[in-house]
Amino acid sequence: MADIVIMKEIHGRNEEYAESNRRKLSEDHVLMVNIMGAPGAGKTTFLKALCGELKKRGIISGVIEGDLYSTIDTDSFINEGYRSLQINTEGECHIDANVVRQGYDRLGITDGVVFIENVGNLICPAEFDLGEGLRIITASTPEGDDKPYKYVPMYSYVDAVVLTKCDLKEAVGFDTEYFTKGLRALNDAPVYETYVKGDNVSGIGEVADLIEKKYKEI
Ligand SMILES: Nc1nc2c(ncn2[C@@H]2O[C@H](COP(=O)(O)OP(=O)(O)O)[C@@H](O)[C@H]2O)c(=O)[nH]1
Ligand SMILES: [Mg+2]
Repeated sequence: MADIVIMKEIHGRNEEYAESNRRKLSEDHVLMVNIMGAPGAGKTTFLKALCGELKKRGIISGVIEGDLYSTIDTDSFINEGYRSLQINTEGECHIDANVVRQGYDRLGITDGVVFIENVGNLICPAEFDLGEGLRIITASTPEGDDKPYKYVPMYSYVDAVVLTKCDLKEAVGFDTEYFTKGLRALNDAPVYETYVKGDNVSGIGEVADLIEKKYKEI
């Protein structure tokens, strides 16, 4: 059964908790990766493929899931043999550094990568430093190619952009050049084009290269 932490927000002290998380992650030799994106962007699907690729490379990973309610995503990671823990915000649109620390301490991973699947939202998560070492947004092609122009704080905040559902690019008329132009006005973050359709997977190895590189640097 999934372990659940219920978030009780402590206002105004997020930066202190984020700093404390950074120290703890460094001591534990853990790379924490904050995965953000809209509901249904493909965060869980992408993360499963990525954790599978990291496992093949001998890198241990675990997942902290942030959702308003339910343990659906956590259960699906546990069923695949990963360490995973649920944070339920019971209505809040983001998770904060304090609750991430509670989840992290209970997850019990050292010498590895801990992914945070943040609450599906393109606004609030960009306001809460979690103490993470890498910030990724998953942007799915069906959401449209104009999102960097509209969600400026989020697209300014991230270190890398994972374009998901690229198998649907043509069907939905996604213009990568237009998307990238909007992103470049804010940020020089690399863009990874990916899709996951059952066993047919593309672009995940390149994202795993980035994670592996960052992990080796800590
Ligand atoms: N065609 C296609 N569908 C995808 C892809 N990745 C995810 N999906 C589908 O998109 C839906 C939402 O995916 P999910 O991973 O749950 O998104 P999350 O809410 O961001 O975690 C599911 O029906 C997935 O099967 C992809 O690369 N291509
Ligand atoms: Mg999900």
